[in-house]
Amino acid sequence: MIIEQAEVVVTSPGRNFVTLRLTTDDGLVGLGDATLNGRELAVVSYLRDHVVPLLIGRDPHRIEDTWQFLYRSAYWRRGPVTMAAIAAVDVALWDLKAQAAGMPLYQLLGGASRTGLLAYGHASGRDLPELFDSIRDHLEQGYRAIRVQTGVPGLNAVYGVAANQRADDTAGARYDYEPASRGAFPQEEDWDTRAYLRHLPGVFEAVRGEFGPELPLLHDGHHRMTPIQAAKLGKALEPYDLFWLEDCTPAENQQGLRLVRQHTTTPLAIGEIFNTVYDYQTLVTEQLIDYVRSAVTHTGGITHLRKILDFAAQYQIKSGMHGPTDISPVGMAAALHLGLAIHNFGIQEYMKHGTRTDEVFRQTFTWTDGLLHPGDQPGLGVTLDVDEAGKYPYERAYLPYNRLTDGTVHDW
Ligand code: EZ4
Ligand code: CO
Repeated sequence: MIIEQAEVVVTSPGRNFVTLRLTTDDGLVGLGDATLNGRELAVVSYLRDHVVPLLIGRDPHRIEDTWQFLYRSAYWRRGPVTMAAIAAVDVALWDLKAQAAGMPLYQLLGGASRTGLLAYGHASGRDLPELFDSIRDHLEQGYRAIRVQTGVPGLNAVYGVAANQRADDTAGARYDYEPASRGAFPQEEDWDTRAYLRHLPGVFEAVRGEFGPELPLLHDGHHRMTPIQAAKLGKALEPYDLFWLEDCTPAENQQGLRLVRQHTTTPLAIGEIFNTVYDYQTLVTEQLIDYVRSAVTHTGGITHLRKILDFAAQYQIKSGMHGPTDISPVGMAAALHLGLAIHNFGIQEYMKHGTRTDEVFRQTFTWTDGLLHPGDQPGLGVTLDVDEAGKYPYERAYLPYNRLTDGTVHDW
């Protein structure tokens, strides 16, 4: 078997997605997700201009060798653009291998280690009544774990609070939350860490009061605190027994997590913007986190993320793979196969895609009683309807950015 054709498909059925589509001389089609929210076309160029020409004629079975070849032969390593491009190739090759074997991909990764994957959804509200409604709605949808994000008095737009109608769904349906906005310039949001720190513990106290002690609750700090502020928040949230506090600091300063860890037993999750195992070395070996947030799509694919998760497993650290709407259905399917197979699965983030996205990407995963399963079709179990994809050309979109009340640019 050889790779005969490699195409990069850009489509925007409600938001932008980048997909690598490999076709073999046997007529098999393998898919890989290369979507990098707000910087999509950089990955398109990396693939089209520099990687696609290297793939034609290659043996698609040589996954590890292709991974090492793309990583090492570029000379310039790591970074989100490179690692998203390599991820797309890697996942498309795993898809092809599993189809050639006539097996769902998780079988090639060692087989199922569980019956389904615990998933969490995103509840949010500007105030408590809105937040409670959103939590109830998620419970009715079957979610067994819920991320809680809330407005902060005095701030206009806060990360994670649903502000829009879902662009591509039935009128009136609530938009789960897509932070990127279409247009020529990123939207500006405002931020005040002290106001947030004063407000958040009371919100979790109210949520526990209303929904009881059992429901697993998560929260995303979205990189906005210093280590000492994160330590203070983790400590203040201890009575409310969080499943995790995510991205409490911009964690490229891995040593900063030592300070957080000294002060709190609130479990910590980090890594959605990381792209290699090297971003985790201190965090893992010193057991400074509890969950690895990396997505297959942004971390060099199944081949590299599996290595990160095996490394983490030796320190009792589990997976908590990133699964926002900017991970395409192809990237989600890859996450589900990997999550089903590994021993140290923790939880999977699951925001539903819109109906138009589901028409472009036909999927076979299931969602039953709060548990996801990738399904038993050979390969990833996702097909791309190229005609349907062609109806939705790329539209420029940016993630927002933050300014403090005095105008200083802050981490978003
Ligand atoms: O802001 O994926 O935990 N989830 C997140 C996401 C990220 C977006 C950025 O593209 O932090 O909502
Ligand atoms: Co996050």
